[in-house]
Amino acid sequence: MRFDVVSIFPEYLAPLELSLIGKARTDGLLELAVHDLRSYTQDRHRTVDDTPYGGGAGMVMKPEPWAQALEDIAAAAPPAPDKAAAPSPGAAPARKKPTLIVPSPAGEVFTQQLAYELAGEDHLVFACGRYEGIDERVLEWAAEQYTVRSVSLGDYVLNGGEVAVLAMVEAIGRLIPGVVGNPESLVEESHSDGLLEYPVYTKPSSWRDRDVPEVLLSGNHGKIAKFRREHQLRRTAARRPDLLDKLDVSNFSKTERNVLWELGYAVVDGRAVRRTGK
Ligand code: 6GU
Repeated sequence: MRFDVVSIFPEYLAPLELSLIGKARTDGLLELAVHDLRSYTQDRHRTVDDTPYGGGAGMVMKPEPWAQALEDIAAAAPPAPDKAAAPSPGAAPARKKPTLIVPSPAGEVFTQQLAYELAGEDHLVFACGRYEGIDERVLEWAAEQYTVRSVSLGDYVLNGGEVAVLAMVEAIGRLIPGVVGNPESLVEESHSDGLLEYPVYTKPSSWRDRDVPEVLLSGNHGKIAKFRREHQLRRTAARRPDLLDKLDVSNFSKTERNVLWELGYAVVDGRAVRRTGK
């Protein structure tokens, strides 16, 4: 898998040389290049922004350097064959477009589901905007060479796309086979099954008058699994009821349904619905 990141602050992406993602790069599991947008400018001042048409505060990123950068990056990476498209016999194999991700608080929300989807791509290009954003025509024009997606981390505003790219590359990169040493860690983490992760404990079993829940010391794997499941549900109901509302609970066991009931939910048509008065 290949990642390209374009930014006017390439140094901002330096942490991608560290830890799991850095190791995956040196191990050849993923390729990642950071490009300075200013190196695609033509003028002496290396200008990347200008005032907005229609007036208003701030500056807008000019289209020309972005077009040059996105063109060069698409040309440099040989497009991967599209496994989904079946070319007619004798025809050149169909080519899959790389995906262009434009971090923006006005984008679709980045979720674990989207991370999984993007981890299945061969080539992701991230365009980090600063100021008030990138001239809208760039995103329209880029759609010829790229599948373009505006993506937001959540409902708050950052100064630019760089921090969002750090988060997205980490979330996507760790899903590439081999990047996370023990693939089991990906199975029981928060959001992998639409619920939050259960609480975890380590030694010592008693610390400052606080004991690790007895069941975790019992060695009874059935009871431990039940305890963890119950706490996943409790935690999700308390902290993220919006996740419970979206969950398909049609395959929930009697025990799981009982926990939901205790938490104030009934199961109706495969959904957890809040009981009135609770
Ligand atoms: Cl992806 N970009 C910016 N600039 N602000 C954000 C964001 C992204 N996600 C949340 N806030």
